[in-house]
Amino acid sequence: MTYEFILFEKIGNVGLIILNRPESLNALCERLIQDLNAVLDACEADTSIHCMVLMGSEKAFAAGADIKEMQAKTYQDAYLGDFITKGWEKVSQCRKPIIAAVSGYALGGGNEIAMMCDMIIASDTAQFGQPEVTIGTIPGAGGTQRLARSIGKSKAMDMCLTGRRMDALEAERAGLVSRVVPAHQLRDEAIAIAQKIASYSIPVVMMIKEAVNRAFETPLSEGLKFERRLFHSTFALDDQKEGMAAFLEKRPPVFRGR
Ligand code: DAK
Repeated sequence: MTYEFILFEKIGNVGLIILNRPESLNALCERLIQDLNAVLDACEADTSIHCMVLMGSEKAFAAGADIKEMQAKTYQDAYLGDFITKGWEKVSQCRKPIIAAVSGYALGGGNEIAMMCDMIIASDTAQFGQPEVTIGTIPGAGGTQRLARSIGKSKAMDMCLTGRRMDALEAERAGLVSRVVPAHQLRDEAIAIAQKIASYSIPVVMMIKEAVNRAFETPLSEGLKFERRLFHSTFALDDQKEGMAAFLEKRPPVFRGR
C-alpha cells in the first residue's frame, strides 16, 4: 500500500509509522488522517507485527489539525459533515500497543494523537501544547479529557486555558511522558522499547494494554475484577506455561503467541 503522507517500515515485529508532511510541520489534514488509519489497519491485520511506533520529524511530531483546511468551515459544514471526526479515534482503538515518539512540536491534534498512544517517549526538544484557545476554538480530539486524566486538573487547565507549551522535562515530571531521551537517539530508543514489548507473548501484551486502559473507564472494583479475569485466562496460554518453565529452568523463554 502507498501513502501520501506516511512512511512505513517494518523492523522485525515492529511497525514504524512516520508522519511525513514536512512542509506543514505534519499538520493533520484529512488525507494524512486517512493514511494513518489505513496504515494502522494494516498493522493490526499483520500478525507478524506486535507493536507500533508512531513518530514525526525532528522538528514536529505534528503541529495540530490543518488550520488551512478548517478555517473557512461553517458550523453546518463541521456538524453535518462530522468534520474530521471520522477516523480520529483509530489510534486509541488499536488493540496492539503503540508508542508515540515525539520530537519537536506536539500541538493541538498532534498532542491529542500522542496521548491516544499507549505511552509517549519524548526527545529533549519536544514541546507539548493545546494552543486551540489562541485560534478561537477548543481542543476537539480529547485534549481536555485525556490531558486532565494524564496530568491532573490544574496543569490541564493551565495548558488549555493559556495555550502555553510544556517542554519535555516538565511533561515527564507531570506524567505525560514516560521517558526523555536525546533527540538523536529518539528513533532507536523508541524502536528498542517496541522490540522489547514485541518479544513478549502477544496475547499477554494485548491483555495488559486492555487492562490498563480499563482503569480509565471503570471504578476500581470493576477494574480489579476485569484484571483478575484476564489474569486467570493467561493460564490457558502455552506462553504462560513456557514463561514460567523457562524461569524455573534458568533459560530464556520462547513465546509463540499462543
Ligand atoms: N495547520 C496548517 N499549517 C500549519 C500548521 C497547522 N496546524 N502548523 C504549521 N503550519 C504550516 C505554517 O502555516 C507554515 O506554512 P507556510 O507558511 O510555509 O506555507 C509551515 O507549516 C511552517 O510553520 P511556521 O512558519 O509557522 O513555523 P514556525 O517554526 O515559525 O512555528 C509553530 C511553528 C508550530 C509554533 C507554528 O507553526 C504554529 O503555531 N502552528 C499552529 C499550531 C496550532 O495552533 N495547532 C492547533 C491547531 S487546532 C478534532 C480533531 C482534532 C482537532 C480538533 C477536532 N475532531 C476529531 C473533531 C485539532 C485541532 C487543532 O489541532
